[in-house]
Amino acid sequence: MKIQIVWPVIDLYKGDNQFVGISQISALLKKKDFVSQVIEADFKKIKSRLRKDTLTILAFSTPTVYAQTYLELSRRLKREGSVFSIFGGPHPTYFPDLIEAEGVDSLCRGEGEYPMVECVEALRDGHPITGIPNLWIKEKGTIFRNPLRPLIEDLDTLPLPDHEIFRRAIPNNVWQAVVMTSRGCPYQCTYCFNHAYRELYRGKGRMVRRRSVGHVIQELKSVKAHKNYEFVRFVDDLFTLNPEWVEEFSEKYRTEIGLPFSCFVRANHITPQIARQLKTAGCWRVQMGLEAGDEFVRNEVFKRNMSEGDIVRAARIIQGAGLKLVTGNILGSPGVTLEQDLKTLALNMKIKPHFAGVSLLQPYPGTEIFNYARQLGMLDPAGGTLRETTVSRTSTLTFKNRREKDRIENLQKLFFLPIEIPWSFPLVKAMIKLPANRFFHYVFSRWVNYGQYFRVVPPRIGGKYFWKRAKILAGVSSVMKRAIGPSPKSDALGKKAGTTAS
Ligand code: B12
Ligand code: SF4
Repeated sequence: MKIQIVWPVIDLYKGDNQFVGISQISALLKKKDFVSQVIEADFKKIKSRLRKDTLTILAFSTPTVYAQTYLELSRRLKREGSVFSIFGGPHPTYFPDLIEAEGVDSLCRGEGEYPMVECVEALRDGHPITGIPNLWIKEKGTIFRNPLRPLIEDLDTLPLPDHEIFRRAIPNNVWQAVVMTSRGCPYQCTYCFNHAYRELYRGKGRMVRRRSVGHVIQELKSVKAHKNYEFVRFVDDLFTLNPEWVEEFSEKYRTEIGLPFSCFVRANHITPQIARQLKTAGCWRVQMGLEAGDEFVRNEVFKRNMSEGDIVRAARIIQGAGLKLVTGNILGSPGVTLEQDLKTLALNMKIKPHFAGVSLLQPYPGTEIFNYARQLGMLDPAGGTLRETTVSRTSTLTFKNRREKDRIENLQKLFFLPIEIPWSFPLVKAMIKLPANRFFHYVFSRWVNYGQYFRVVPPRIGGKYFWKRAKILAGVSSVMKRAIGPSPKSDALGKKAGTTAS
């Protein structure tokens, strides 16, 4: 059978939505002579690609926030022609009941490289697909729930990720290469997928795995050969987990690659030596989870397992080495008071990061904090907990009353102000008592935009791309509105949200 594989991606033109999962699977598909393409998640655009004599495989890489949009897109496209849908990524991994939803033919739990290739080969050859490990398949009303295969032990055995798939899709906007050198993290933070992943894969191999420095440098050389790339974004959960690896990498990266880069670090892993090595290698910014200023919230609610002293010390070392520090912060978590969230702001004011990222907690199925929110009765029974793009705007949790919710949401919007202008702290404390409003949201989104272009990338790159990307983004927002359609209410995503997490 003739087949074509397409990967619909929301906000493709933003340029930072280059998913390693897609480029990694695409590389293996290519090795088996299957060419796949990334395409904007737009009904009309994809519909125009459907062919009568060809089976179109819609491959969705699905974080929870996009699940509803992708479901809708799949349903509509399946009515238009010969389409087979496969959902992979975090959402189907932890919420496999998604298989019951209309529009889902199959889903992949966990690592997707080999399951995807086996599935595509079987579809092409007309062989059964119902027994492929990691896949759940819906065929003629019956659901086949296959077990997981072991984790990929040696990541160097995978082909180098296919960056070309994004270069072809967005040729004018690929300025940063998104690269992953490891998989897994040994920590247990309650809002993060890692503890759920460990549970899922128990007895199926080593969780934390890292590519060799040589393998990573080989990938980066192929990236650097294309003039478009001016920055490398390492998206490993914990880039600095292994000091020997960092030492070897830093030396080779400095001499053989040299592009400015960013990575994620954890406060308790930062030493002056590691910070120096990163800086010498060309690191421009590090992103570090601060998450909560209150000791109880940080270590009991989030299980971060770190003290305020660890955070302050790491911040001083990072800034002392001349690296830009970006903090990650979470507000509005279940059982957390406004006073506790204010301590998060106070700690940021103390360490003065270059930029403070701040989200409202959105609990995802499978995580400990999802269960905690359910216990406290804070999950929206209509399924709004999982709705889209809310992390930057409104909380998906239900609070005691509107006033409490408004204050938390306002605090997120004005969070940046006292970090930039410390004397505004009392003013901000007063302003958050106002009803949540569009003006605060506007100010916040301008600030995040400014940060994105001028604070979290070197100014030269930000300035060069600012207008171009702003124009592209303005165009994308209308496309997104069309693709998204009505907000989710009650279907396989919504109704079951409260019953799936273990
Ligand atoms: C990098 C990253 C981002 C980047 C994404 C773009 C980019 N440049 O890659 C940015 C910063 C933009 C981002 C944003 C967000 N992210 Co993020 N992100 C990550 C991170 C750290 C790495 C992703 C990655 O590359 N993984 C490596 C690849 C190899 O793994 P993978 O993507 O899971 O893919 C494998 C399998 O899942 C599967 N697979 C994936 N897709 C498909 C598709 C098919 C068809 C098949 C068969 C298989 C398959 O096969 C792949 C190879 O084995 C992960 C954590 C993690 N370690 O995975 C969080 C993570 C994915 N993000 C998360 C979240 C919550 C978000 C945001 C909602 C945050 C926010 N506050 O806005 C947004 C969502 C918007 C979006 N675009 O996804 C959550 C998702 C949880 C959930 N249930 O959805 C994660 C898991 C972290 C966490 N908190 O637990 N993110
Ligand atoms: S340290 Fe980061 S990646 Fe690791 S479990 Fe915690 S939040 Fe997740």
